[in-house]
Amino acid sequence: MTRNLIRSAAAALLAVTCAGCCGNKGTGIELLQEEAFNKTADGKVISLYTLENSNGMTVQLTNYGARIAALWVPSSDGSFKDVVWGYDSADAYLNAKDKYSGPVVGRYGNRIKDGKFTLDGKEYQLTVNENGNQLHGGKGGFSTRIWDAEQFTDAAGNPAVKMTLLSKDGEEGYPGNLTISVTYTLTPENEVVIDYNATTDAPTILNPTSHVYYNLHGTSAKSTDSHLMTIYADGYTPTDAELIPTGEIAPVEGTPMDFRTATAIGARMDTPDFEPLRLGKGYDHNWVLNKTTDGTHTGAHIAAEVYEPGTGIVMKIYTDQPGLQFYAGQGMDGKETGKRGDIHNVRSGIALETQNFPDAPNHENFPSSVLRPGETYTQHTVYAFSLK
Ligand code: FUC
Repeated sequence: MTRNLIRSAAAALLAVTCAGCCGNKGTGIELLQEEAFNKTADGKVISLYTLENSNGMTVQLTNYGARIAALWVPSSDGSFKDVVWGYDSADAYLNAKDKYSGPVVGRYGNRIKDGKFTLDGKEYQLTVNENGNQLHGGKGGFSTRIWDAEQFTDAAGNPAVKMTLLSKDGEEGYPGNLTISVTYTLTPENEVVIDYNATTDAPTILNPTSHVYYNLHGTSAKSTDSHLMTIYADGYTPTDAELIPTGEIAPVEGTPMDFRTATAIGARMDTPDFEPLRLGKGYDHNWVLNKTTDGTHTGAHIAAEVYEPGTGIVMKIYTDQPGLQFYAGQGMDGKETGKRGDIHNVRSGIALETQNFPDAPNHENFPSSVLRPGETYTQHTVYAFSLK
């Protein structure tokens, strides 16, 4: 009797402990803990925001870099998998060498040659942070900033977080005071919807994108080379050795860049005699999207579909943007360790960034990235999850 009492008390204690600290909801989900994210830096408060839909799909975000920190989606074995790289505390994010796990990058996502561009006859010199070029908005770009954040329920009843940032005139060399907001919404259809909105008080350039490393195995212990990927693009933008576009739009036809039918990411990445892959040390290029729709998602075309046979997880990307940067994570060296001890190994996280083309301000044949006072920049991108 007494022994039974002790046993049930112990079981109850374990249940309470688990709900309180492991956050395991019986689905394999291990939530990041809010306390680990409460931190003040640069006079601003960093926090963690948790969105959950009726299917149990759960997204955790932090306003440090307006980033996705965890994304638990259903897998075919009935459990949930966290399909994004991240860290388990604000300190870990602040100290990480890699600033590009999950954030919004900008003002200009990807590279601008020599950090220079000319607008209305005036040349601007941006800060440079990679080979004398600017990458992802510079060292102090959007991904390193603490955004204002507001969690709310939208008109359709969906959980959402709106992050807002004022990027001041002259910041990282960009003209104009730019106000940008990024709203993340989780829908009952298991979609993460990302809506961008920005205005400026002086002409400027803008190309923000979401830079998340996805691994549909749910662990970086397994390579993303096995993911089967489709990119809905007939062309891509070849680059020089510093990954700056030459200005050409080349056909994918007959090359390892052709992902128009589902192909394993690793199948052709090491093709030795194909120069673009030699220069990128693998896939790190911008695809020129065909803008074809699959009959869903008004106002957005289908950019890509990724499927991992091992977990059954499918991720489809819809966007209104002209380009998609696909980076296969070949620059990772296993020296960084993220959530749950996940080691950030080579080719174990892929970035699929909806965007304008890299270095577009320096190529007249690329879409314009200019934003003027009185105009509003918008971007609508959807990451949709399902099972096969
Ligand atoms: C992608 C790539 C880059 C870089 C960065 C972190 O956008 O184009 O090469 O490594 O992410």
